[in-house]
Amino acid sequence: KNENLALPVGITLDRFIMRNQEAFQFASGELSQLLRDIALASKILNREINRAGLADVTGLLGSQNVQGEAQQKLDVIADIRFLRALKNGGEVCAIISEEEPEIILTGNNHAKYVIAIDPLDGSSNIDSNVSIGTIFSIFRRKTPIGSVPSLKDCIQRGDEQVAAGYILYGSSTILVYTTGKGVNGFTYDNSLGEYFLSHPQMQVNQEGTIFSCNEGNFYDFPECIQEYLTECKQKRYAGRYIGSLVGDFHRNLLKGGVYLYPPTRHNPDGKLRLLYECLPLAFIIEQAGGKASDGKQRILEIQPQNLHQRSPLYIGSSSMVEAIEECCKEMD
Ligand code: AHM
Ligand code: MG
Repeated sequence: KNENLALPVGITLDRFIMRNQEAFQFASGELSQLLRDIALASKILNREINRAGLADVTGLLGSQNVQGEAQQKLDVIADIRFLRALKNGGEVCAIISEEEPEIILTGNNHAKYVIAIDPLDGSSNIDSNVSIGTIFSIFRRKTPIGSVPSLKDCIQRGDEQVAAGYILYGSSTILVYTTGKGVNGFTYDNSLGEYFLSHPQMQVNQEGTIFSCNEGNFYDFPECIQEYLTECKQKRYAGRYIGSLVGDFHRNLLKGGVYLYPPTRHNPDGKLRLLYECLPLAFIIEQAGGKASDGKQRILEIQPQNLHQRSPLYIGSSSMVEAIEECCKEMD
């Protein structure tokens, strides 16, 4: 599936992107440049995150984002950093961000890509020094090049993604992405300011033994999910939950497991956003040999209706996601 077998571990992200461009002839190199713009913005944000405790940038800013949740200062900073890098980079005609209510038109009407971004996911964890992440998803625009982009460029099905990735600001910082030819991970070397290929051709185990969800909501989950979780416990699977999607997802990708955010009484469509969180991670997990479902259908086949819609998410090792779908079907 992955045609980069010849690439040695330890090459830089820039070189990797360049070699891929040569190998697959991304027509004009615009996608390569866009990926480099994202990597650069992530380095800047990584610096801000690392010194967050010192620079008085933690804590609440006092404003709320479009979903009515309190915005943290670093959320705002991350949003600004990524939007600026993406606008200046010139490779996207429109941006949608989890932090912004409407489409952002970049003015680059000749650019052929649009991007969806969650600039800083899991930000309620910042103050406690726990891992946080950036998630992104890239689509080819639908409207003609040169015209002003519209909503239909931004609400495409997940199976139309051209690329998707995340950056996990954890005990080390890692950038993981796919352009539909496998998944590769690059660890950041702070002292050199470079990402290096550390996790080539990532694959998730088909069977896993980790389940990750907010069990505090157990009695608000649908019965089928309660049943599945009970089975996990009967089998003595490990419960692991950071409450930071990128961190939970990344661990399960490496070790084999499933992440669940089911519907709850409070959030009947779950909590996670389809466009900024579910679609990009679904693309990545499928490229790594795993599955992503909303309980009824493949996440990548959902036709989004609006920018900030939510979806239940079950994602990870394929046999675990299948078992959840089976439970949901039986209980229907
Ligand atoms: P955010 O986008 O406001 O940061 O919320 C998303 C986060 C995910 O990172 C995490 O998996 C989930 O919310 C945790 O939710 P909960 O606190 O309900 O378990
Ligand atoms: Mg988020």
